[in-house]
Amino acid sequence: MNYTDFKVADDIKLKLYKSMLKPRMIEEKMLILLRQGKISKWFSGIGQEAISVGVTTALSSDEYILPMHRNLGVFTAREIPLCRLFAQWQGKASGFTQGRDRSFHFGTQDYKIVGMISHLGPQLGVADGIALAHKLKYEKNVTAVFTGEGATSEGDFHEALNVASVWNLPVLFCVENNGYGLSTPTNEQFKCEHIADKGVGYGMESHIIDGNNILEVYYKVSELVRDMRINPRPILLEFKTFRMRGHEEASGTKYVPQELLDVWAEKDPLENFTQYLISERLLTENSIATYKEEIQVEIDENLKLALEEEAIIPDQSKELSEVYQNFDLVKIEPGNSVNNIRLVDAISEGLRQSMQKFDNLVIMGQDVAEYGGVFKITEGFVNEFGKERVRNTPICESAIVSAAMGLSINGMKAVMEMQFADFASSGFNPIVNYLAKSYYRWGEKADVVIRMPCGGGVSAGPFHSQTNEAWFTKTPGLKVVYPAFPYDAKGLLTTAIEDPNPVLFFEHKGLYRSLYQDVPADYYTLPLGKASLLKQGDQITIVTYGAGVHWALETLEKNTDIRADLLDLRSLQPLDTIAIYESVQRTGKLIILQEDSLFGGIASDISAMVMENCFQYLDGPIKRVGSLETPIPFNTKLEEQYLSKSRFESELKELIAY
Ligand SMILES: Cc1ncc(C[n+]2csc(CCOP(=O)(O)OP(=O)(O)O)c2C)c(N)n1
Repeated sequence: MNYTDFKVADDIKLKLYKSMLKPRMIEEKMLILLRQGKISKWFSGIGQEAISVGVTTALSSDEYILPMHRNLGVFTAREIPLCRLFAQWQGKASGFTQGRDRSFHFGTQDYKIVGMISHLGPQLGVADGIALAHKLKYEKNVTAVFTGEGATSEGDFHEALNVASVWNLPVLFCVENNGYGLSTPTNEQFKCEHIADKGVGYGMESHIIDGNNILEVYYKVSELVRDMRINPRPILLEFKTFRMRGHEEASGTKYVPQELLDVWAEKDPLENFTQYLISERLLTENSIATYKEEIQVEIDENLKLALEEEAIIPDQSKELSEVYQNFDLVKIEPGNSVNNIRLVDAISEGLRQSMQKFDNLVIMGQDVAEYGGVFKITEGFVNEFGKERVRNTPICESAIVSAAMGLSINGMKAVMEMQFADFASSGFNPIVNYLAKSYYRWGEKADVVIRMPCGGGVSAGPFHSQTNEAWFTKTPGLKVVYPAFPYDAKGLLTTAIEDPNPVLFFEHKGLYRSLYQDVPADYYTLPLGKASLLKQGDQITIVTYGAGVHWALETLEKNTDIRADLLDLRSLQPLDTIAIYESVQRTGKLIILQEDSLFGGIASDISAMVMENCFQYLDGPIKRVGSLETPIPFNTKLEEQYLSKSRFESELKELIAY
C-alpha cells in the first residue's frame, strides 16, 4: 500500500492510527456481546475503518456528517462517550434514542452527526438541506454524507446528487464501494465501471480513492474540503474497499468467493498502516500495546456503565408525549383591518407574512420562483425575498422533502409546495419515515410544512384530484391541517409554519378561487386541533372538513328544516375529539362526510371513536359518507358519481329519519 505519496504530519498519523484502532477494538468486543445476546444486530465495518476515520478527521468538528450503518469510526472519531454508544445498542435510556431505535439509527446535534434511517437513501437529500442552510447563512462548512454502493441504485441518490449539483451545494458524497449490497455483487447493482463515473452525468467533480489507505483518504479529503469551503460545490467520492464480514452478523459471507476475501485481507487498512508506522518508527510493539490497553480500559469502563444501567421501564405517557416537540403557540389576534379575499390569496398572504416574520424560512417547490407556482400562490415572492429563499426545485419530491429536513436540522424553517398533493407519493418515504419519526427517535424536530394542493371536482383525473390526507393521518409524528375557508387557511398556515413539527397543509384546489371571505390583513395565528362549529342544531351532528364543509352548507341551505350541528374539523391531526363528542352528546346522531374514498379514511376512525366514547348518547347508527372505492375519474359525470357529495343529502335525510 502506498503511504509515501501523502504528506501527513507524524502526530496526525498517530491520531489516525488510534482512531482506526478504537472502532476495530470496539467491534471485536461487540461481536462477543452479540453472541451473548447483549446487543441486537451488528453491521460490521471491519476493513472499512479508514474511510470513516479519514473523512471525519479531515472535517472540522462543526461540520455535519451523515454516516451509515458501517461507520462506527465516524462516531468514535467524533469522540462520542462510549457509554452512550453502548447504551444505544442495548436499547437503554441513556442511549441516543432512549430505546426507541436501534444500532446507528440516531443523530446528535452535540457531535454534529445525523444518523441514517433504514431506508438508506433519504439522508443524501438531508445532507443537501444541511449544506443549503450553511450556504444561506454564509457559513463555509462542508457536509459529508455516506452511502454504500448498493444504495446508489435508489432514486434518492440520483435526486440528491442532482439537487446538490444544480444548487452548487458543498456536499461531499462518500460512496463506500465494498463489493456487495446485502448479498448482491456490484455487477448486479449497476452497469458502469466505477460509481465515480456517474459524476459526469451530474456535472459533478468525482474521484476514486483507495478506501483502505488511511493516508490517501485523509490527505485527499482534507485537500478537497479545504477547497470546497472556499469554492462551494458538491463532490462525489468513490472509496474502493471491501466488506470483510456478513452484511450483518447473522447473514454470513457464504456467497463471497474466498479468493476475494483473501485478497482484501491482505489490504486490511489497520494492519497495513500499523506496519507502515512501525517501519517509520512511529510505533513500536510497546507503544502499540499501550494504546491498545488504553482503549481496552475505555471500552471496559464504559461497557460496565452501560451494562449496569437499568433496563427501561416503559412509561406510556412519556412515549405518547414525545412524538411531537412541545409547542406553545403564542396566539396573535387578528387586527381590525380586513380584505375580502379568496382562499388562494389568504394562503399567499399567510405565506408572505411568514416569510417577512421568519428570515430563516425558505420556500421550495417546482416552479415556485418567477412563475409563482402553478396556482400562483408565490407570485411576486422572488422579487420580495430573492431566489435563495424562494427556490425552484428540480422534479424530485423525495430529495426536496429530505432537504427540507436538512434545513430544519441546520436551524432553518422550510415550506415545500407539492405541485399537487398527488405527487406526495414521490416524496412519501421521507415524509412518513424521516420527518414523522425524527423527534420521537432522537429528539430532532422537523420544522417543515408541506403544502398540499388537493381535491376533486375539477375534472383533473386520478393523478391531479386526490385528497390523500389519510395517507398521513395514519402516521404518528405528522400534523395534518385541512382548512375550508380563507380566514382559517391564513391563520392555520402561519401557525403551521411557527410549529416546529412537520405539518401537511391541505389546500383544496376547488376552493382556491371559488369563495371569498373577510380576512384580517395583518399576521395572525389560529390554534391547530380546534374544530369550528359553523351551525348549531339539535337534530344531528355533521362532521366534515375541506370541500365537504361547503357541500354540507349547500345541503343545509337547501333543506332549511334540518337542524344540524355542522362541525368543520379544520385540523385532522391533532383532532378535536372533544368538540365532536360534545356535539354528538347534544344531538344523539352523527354523520361524517369525507371527500376521499370511504375505506380507511378519517370518517372511519371518528366513527369508531364516537362508538367507543359516546355510545350511550347515540340514537341511531353512525353514518360515514365517502367517495366510491375507485380511483377518482376524469370525466365530469363519472367524477360526480364518484364523489360523496352526490350521496350526502339522501344519507343525511335517511339518518335523521331513523
Ligand atoms: C429501501 C431499503 N431497501 C432495502 C433495504 C435492506 N437493506 C439494508 S442494507 C442493504 C444493503 C445495502 O448495501 P450498500 O448500500 O452497498 O451498503 P453496505 O451494507 O454494503 O455497506 C439492504 C438491501 C433497506 N434497508 N432499505
